[in-house]
Amino acid sequence: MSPKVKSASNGYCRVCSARISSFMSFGRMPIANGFLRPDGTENEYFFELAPAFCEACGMFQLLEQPDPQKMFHEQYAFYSSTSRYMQAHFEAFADAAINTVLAGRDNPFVVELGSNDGIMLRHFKERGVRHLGIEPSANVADVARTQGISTISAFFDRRLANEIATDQGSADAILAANVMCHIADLPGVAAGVQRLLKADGVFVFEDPYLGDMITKTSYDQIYDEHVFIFSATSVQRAFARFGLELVDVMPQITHGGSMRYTLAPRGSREVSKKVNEQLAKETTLGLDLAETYVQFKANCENSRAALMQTLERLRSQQKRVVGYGATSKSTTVINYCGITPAHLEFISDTTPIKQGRLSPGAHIPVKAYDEFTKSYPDYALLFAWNHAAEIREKETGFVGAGGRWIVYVPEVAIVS
Ligand code: JHZ
Ligand code: ZN
Repeated sequence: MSPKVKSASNGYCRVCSARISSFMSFGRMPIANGFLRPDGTENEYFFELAPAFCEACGMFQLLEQPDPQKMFHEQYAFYSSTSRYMQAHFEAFADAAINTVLAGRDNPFVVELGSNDGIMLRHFKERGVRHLGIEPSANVADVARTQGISTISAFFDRRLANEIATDQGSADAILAANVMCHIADLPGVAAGVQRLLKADGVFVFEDPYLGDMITKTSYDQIYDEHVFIFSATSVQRAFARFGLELVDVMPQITHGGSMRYTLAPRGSREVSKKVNEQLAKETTLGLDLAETYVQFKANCENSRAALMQTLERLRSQQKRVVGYGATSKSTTVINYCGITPAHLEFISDTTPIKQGRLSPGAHIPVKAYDEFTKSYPDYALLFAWNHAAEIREKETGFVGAGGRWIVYVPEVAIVS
């Protein structure tokens, strides 16, 4: 990403330059992964988290995004490999690429944008496939490098694409998972992909899906890093001007509902009929209509009211309530709803870098997982709801001890 790109859209669509305005505001928000040292709460950075929908090109986006260097750096708090299910997911993603697009190719080359701790690239490395990860957050990139996964710490743009193509050749496949939606300069990245990809190569990426977010009111997908929430419609249009055609779509259950998009140089591959089917579904869902987002705003407000009513009631009953998973998503929920340390004793998280820190904005202590198991609370607010299957499988002890989950997607409820 070019550091020259303005973090604010200045009221123009980041993709097609049409005029846009926000349909709601979540208020002043901190950096979602900006966990603080207890003695470092002064000068916390805040920005206005306000989404907009571009009626001209269908792109759902943030009006303002903090500078990339404020979010992705040598203290980045999210390590992809913290979930066992996600490890299996990325092994399958790698297998699918190896068995389809790379099959039969001579010495293929795979590039992953935003490769984090190497959760996916390690499978290419293990099979001896030539690969390169591009990961601006140096601490997570170091984890990958120590496992022998070739990784450079940089923001991807056309200049870097050109350098890679010159030094290592063009890519047979460019992959990205939960990365494309983070990059404000989407045109810059698309131009880079166009430069780096072979004429018969594919660009495959997946991100949280707008359709799921709207139908489940999972507004917590909206935070600083997610400058876009994509749909098949917006992806098809955004990449078309860079000669990249949407040739396939594949829904994923990860991160509460995602979509995997396959793009290829125009005319180089057959377009799956699933593309048109998905576009039609999006029209039926009303994803192209401004009124859908007016309704979404009302749904967010209702969700907030119901969650706070539940938390206030439990507080008045002096129940012990903790958060489960100090997710990026929780930063939006906590600060938008007004959850404080009076509602949540602490948030349990297995990531060492988050432990002993305070949550962004509301400053709720984040503690090691042992603190949760040592003395189970009465209720756990499931911030990592996208990992519910994995977590509920392992937390039978908590439920057996009478513990209850508070969930808020798709609706606020108490479940066991
Ligand atoms: P999780 C991140 O979002 C950030 P987050 C990023 N912007 C993005 O797009 C997605 O990932 C891909 C902990 N945990 O995966 C680990 C437990 O404590 O929902 C993590 O801190 N116990 C790149 O942060 C957090 O919860 C467990 O059993 O919303 C989960 O974060 C498990 C499974 C996780 O992503
Ligand atoms: Zn637009």
